[in-house]
Amino acid sequence: MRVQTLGQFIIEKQADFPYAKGELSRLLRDIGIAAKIVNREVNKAGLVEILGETGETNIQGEKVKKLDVFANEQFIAALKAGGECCAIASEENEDIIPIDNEVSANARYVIAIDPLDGSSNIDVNVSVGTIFSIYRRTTLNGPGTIEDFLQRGTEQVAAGYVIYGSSAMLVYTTGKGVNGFTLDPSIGEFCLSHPEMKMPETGVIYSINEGNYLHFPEGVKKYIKYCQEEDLATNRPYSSRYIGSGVADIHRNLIVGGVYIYPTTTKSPKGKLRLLYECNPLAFIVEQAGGKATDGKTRIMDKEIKELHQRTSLFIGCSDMVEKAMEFMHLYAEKAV
Ligand code: AHM
Ligand code: MG
Repeated sequence: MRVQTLGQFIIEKQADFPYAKGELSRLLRDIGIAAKIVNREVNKAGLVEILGETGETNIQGEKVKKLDVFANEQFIAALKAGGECCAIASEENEDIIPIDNEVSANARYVIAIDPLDGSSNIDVNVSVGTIFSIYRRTTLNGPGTIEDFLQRGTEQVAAGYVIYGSSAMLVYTTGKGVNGFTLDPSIGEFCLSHPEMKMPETGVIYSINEGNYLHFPEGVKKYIKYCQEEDLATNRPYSSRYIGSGVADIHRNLIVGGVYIYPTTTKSPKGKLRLLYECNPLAFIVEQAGGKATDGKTRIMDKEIKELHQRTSLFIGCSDMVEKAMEFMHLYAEKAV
């Protein structure tokens, strides 16, 4: 079989967009380059003084790990140098980073990134990831503004993630299906390994931080009990698998089938995950693979976004499983009234 690199694949797919001038392709290429650099550092993280916390907290009030900072810097540097986006929004930065240089100021795209998702797993050799989401700017020219980012998830032009796991993989969509590329370290290239990824309609895995059980909405508690019940016809009880790196949990569920839930809790009444950096891009990929993503009521990609770091609850995975969880949410919301 012919090996197809990410670069070759992107160029071939450009033909699907008749008015494309290659900017989106170059943007994806820049992401691939930064991902390889971050992967290199993640791989040698145990060997150098890069593990551990910087001592600072990010704007979410969480401790910043050194690799988070490194990944953030790498992606920002690669995207700035590439010249194909006019602003970057990063989960690690409070405000957007407008790009004000001659090459980029009139670029047509903006990009939102979570440079290192699952940061609590960095020090313990467990998979982490990068999530990205690309929008066409809504402002006309000059450096991008916050307005360019406040678009619904349905407006995404492309989205993807990189998983730094037992191998590194880049998975992305431009709205025409999902394709996955595995990094071949011997040639330093992402190679097409998972063409046209499709999620099973249903699965037997549920992923949720059950430590927060007491604080979950009633519908989620009842759905968890449903997952644990014995029923031959639906292969229950399901298996519980929770890595704590959203990218890794959702990647596994995408391949073998499952549902990932991060609901609202009494501690985080709006949910924990961010709509712009995490939920919209993951929703775009999962929907393109045949799955579903909602906040328990509304489709994630239809949600209005009012601020960069907006949080939401997330139910994402196989369509049958997400629908079942929503049935419980609906039923117990009604009962509560
Ligand atoms: P992060 O981007 O700060 O690493 O947080 C996002 C992560 C998800 O990837 C993961 O599924 C979840 O938060 C884990 O949260 P918790 O430790 O509350 O279960
Ligand atoms: Mg994250």
